[in-house]
Amino acid sequence: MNKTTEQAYVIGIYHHRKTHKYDALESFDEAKNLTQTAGAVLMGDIFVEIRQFNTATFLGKGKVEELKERFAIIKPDLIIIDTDLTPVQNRNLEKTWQIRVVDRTGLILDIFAQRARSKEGKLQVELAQYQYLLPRLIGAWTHLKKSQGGIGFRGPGETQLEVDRRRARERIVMLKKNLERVTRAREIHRNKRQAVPIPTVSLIGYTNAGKSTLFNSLLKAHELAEDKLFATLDPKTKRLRLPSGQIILISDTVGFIRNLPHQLIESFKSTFEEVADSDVLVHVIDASHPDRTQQIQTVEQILKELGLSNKPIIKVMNKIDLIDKEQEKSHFDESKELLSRISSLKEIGLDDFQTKIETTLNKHYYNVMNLLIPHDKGKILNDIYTHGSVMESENIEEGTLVTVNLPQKWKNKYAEYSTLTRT
Ligand SMILES: Nc1nc2c(ncn2[C@@H]2O[C@H](COP(=O)(O)OP(=O)(O)OP(=O)(O)O)[C@@H](O)[C@H]2O)c(=O)[nH]1
Ligand SMILES: [Mg+2]
Repeated sequence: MNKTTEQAYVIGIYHHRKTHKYDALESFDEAKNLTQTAGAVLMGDIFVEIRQFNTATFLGKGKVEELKERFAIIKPDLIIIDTDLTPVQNRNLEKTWQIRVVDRTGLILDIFAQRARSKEGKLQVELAQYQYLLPRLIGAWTHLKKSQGGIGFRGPGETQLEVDRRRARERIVMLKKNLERVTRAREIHRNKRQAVPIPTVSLIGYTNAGKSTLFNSLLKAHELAEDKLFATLDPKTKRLRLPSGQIILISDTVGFIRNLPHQLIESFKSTFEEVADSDVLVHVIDASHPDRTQQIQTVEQILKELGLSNKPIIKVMNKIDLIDKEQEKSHFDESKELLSRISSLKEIGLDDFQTKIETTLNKHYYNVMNLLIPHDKGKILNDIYTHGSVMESENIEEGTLVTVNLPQKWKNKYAEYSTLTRT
């Protein structure tokens, strides 16, 4: 860790042909939040309207000069710019201003690097950081005075002054290999889990929406819940008994954010695969956030990119303790879908929400089957009783007739015993 807190200056970007001003301002606000989450102090900020891109410096010449004068006076330790820069632009800005410049991806990667806890999470973040750094290693930072630590320099960044491109590439290869090994171990684990058909439910949503708090309240576990962006990086899966007695597996996952760096999507693939394997997704929404509509869209967009938008999704409005009845009502009118309203913190509406999980599972996960199990297949009958819910059974000459609610995934497994009509 660096000893003194870094003083950051944040530049918001608005390009009228690319975004709405409102979105740009929201993103700017978020960048300031992210800067603080990364551990820096906000010493100043500016919202810049771009008319024409300058390929060399992103910002126009006049703006670069104007800011140079300002920075010379207020002397920030680093500049955060709320856009993605090309490596060349990044370097040119640093050269002119003689200050470290971190773009949006660099900033998010830094936060991820600080937050990763599990072995897999750490590998995933390091891989993403190296992939981000590699094209930026040309000319290797000689244009900046050597500075220690701080945003963009944590994780592999700390050694990047010494690392050349070749070594970075070698490291990437090695990280990928290690990650593959960890991922395989996880897969084995997952396969084992799937052999026993317990439905899995993943809590997903925008960062800071309250996923971990909900997870905690449901489990009364001691999960990390912090008012910081990206408090959770590693997915956590636990068993949960719903009020009806049904057991499910529930996972807490990493938060989504607009413009999630593609390097992260790439290296967090196995985490997202875990989500992809879930039977039901719970989209946790911060009902009190002024920007919730945009956040919902971002989450839905990412789900689409991950090919997950066909999954059964339960939307929950969280933090309803922070909004008044009028607002609550208008949120509901806004969204035509059926939503659960909850407060994870105050534990309001959780029973109702869990019932919604059950209803959704009954609709999408289970499947009523009529089976005839021959008398000599006692083990199969036993499995069916263990993993399904048997609604009716009757012994006849050929075997046992059962009407059972079974996980859909098991439909094929028992297809040969299926009878369409009961006699
Ligand atoms: N008032 C109120 N605050 C809540 C509620 N749920 C969560 N919070 C607060 O919101 C903040 C974020 O909660 P987390 O549970 O860490 O959010 P998360 O979605 O897991 O965030 P990431 O893991 O960073 O993506 C914490 O300060 C929580 O105490 C709620 O129902 N009401
Ligand atoms: Mg969390």
